[in-house]
Amino acid sequence: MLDLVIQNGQVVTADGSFAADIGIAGGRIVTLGLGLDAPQKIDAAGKLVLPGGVDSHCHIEQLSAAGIMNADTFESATRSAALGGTTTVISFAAQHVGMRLKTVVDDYAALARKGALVDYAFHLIMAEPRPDVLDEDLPELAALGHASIKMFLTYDKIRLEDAQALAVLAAARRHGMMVCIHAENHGMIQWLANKLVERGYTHPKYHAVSHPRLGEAEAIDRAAAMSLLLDQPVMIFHVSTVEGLAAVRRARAAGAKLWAETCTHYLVLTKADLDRPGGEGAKWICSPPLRDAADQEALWQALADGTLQTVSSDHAPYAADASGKYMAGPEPGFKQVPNGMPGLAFRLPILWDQMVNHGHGSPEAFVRLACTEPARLYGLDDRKGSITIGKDADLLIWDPARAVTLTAALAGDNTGYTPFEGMTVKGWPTTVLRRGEVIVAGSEVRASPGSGRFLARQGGPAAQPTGRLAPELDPTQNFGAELLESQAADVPK
Ligand code: DUC
Ligand code: ZN
Ligand code: ZN
Repeated sequence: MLDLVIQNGQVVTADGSFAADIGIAGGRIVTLGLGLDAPQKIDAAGKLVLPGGVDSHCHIEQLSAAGIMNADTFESATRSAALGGTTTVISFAAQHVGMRLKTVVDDYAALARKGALVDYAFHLIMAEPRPDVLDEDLPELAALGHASIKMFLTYDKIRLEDAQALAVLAAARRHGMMVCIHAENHGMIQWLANKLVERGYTHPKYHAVSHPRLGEAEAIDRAAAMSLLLDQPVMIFHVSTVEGLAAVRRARAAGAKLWAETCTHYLVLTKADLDRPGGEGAKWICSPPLRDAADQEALWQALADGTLQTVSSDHAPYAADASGKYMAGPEPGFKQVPNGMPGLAFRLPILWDQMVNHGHGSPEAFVRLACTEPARLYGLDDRKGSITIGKDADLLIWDPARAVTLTAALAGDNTGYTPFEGMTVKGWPTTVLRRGEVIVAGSEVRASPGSGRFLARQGGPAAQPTGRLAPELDPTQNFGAELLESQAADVPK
């Protein structure tokens, strides 16, 4: 017996599109066919039906390494996500030096339980991979359904030295977890930023100069070499440059099991936004920085040819006031501005508009990049990311003809601005369902805070080692197995 049927829509999946009704019971998709009936009906005639968006990289209610709190709570961020059609988020549980990771995760979980309107999981940020964290917290957290780690190769206070990064990769390998990497060369950024500030070049536009393109490529090369040494899959977050893409391709050619994403803002904005009068450009400061039109073209090409697997928002919300972007005053130096921009609400509409209306890809490719691949790579594809029988009924009634001009008010987050202000896109979710329940109808959000659920995961096939180890660690040749299993000695002093 069905609870609900979505009738007369054109269903879009990563593999193809077809006319079908969708039968839903117990919050799941239980049948696809024509002429289905149920007590509750939603008519999707003339519309598309897409899977709910999966945003696999967003910062929510997070304390930054510099001690600055995000403007959004789980409630405001996930309300914003839902309004734009995203029904699953993977945000962060961020360890800082001195903290136990288990406690950190408990704290973020309590916040999400209270506030989240959509379903969620966490990447575990490792700022200090101590023996207690790697050998006690991590196995416990893996058993509780946490399946991915994030580490930073730059940013004071949370960046890891290479030996620490290797310790994290080896620990992730033991637990079948994915390791996501912020890959930029710290020394290059530090040297350039210091030189710029010393000479008075502090306007927001110099932020882009301080994060050199070569620094992204170098760090991806290094991450790939570490991944190859230990045969541990990695995901390179927010690739932004032609040079970074070349490094991703080099890594794969060398045999690395390496995945890569880019973010909405790198596809549609450029560093020209940093060069606005006075302090306005501070609103567009994020890391890696916005780049050039040629990078945008290269990123689109990389999404089309499979170099990049997913598009996330990297939603990192700091308010456009004295509590956030302007905490150092109305014309802050680029080093005084918290890094990051809001983007949860508009990821799907912008990506759709660019792909389907501006020639960058098909509706099916859109679903792959925004829903299906992020679910698969992070071990959520048993429930999320596609319209198939057995999956959660996370569904969007999508009006491909609806044109919308993007505004901060429409985004509904707590930052008070959107970097995409004034952009008009065509294609919008008019109804959003989460596990068979209408959570957004038009502009009305119906889900209650705390109704989102934690998604326990296991590292899926994308996070499993290939079995091809570096010769020094090959257990068939020498004592490699022993080195990989050794836990205490993994942790650099
Ligand atoms: N860069 C990050 O690495 N994280 C949050 C936002 C940003 O700009
Ligand atoms: Zn990052
Ligand atoms: Zn991020």
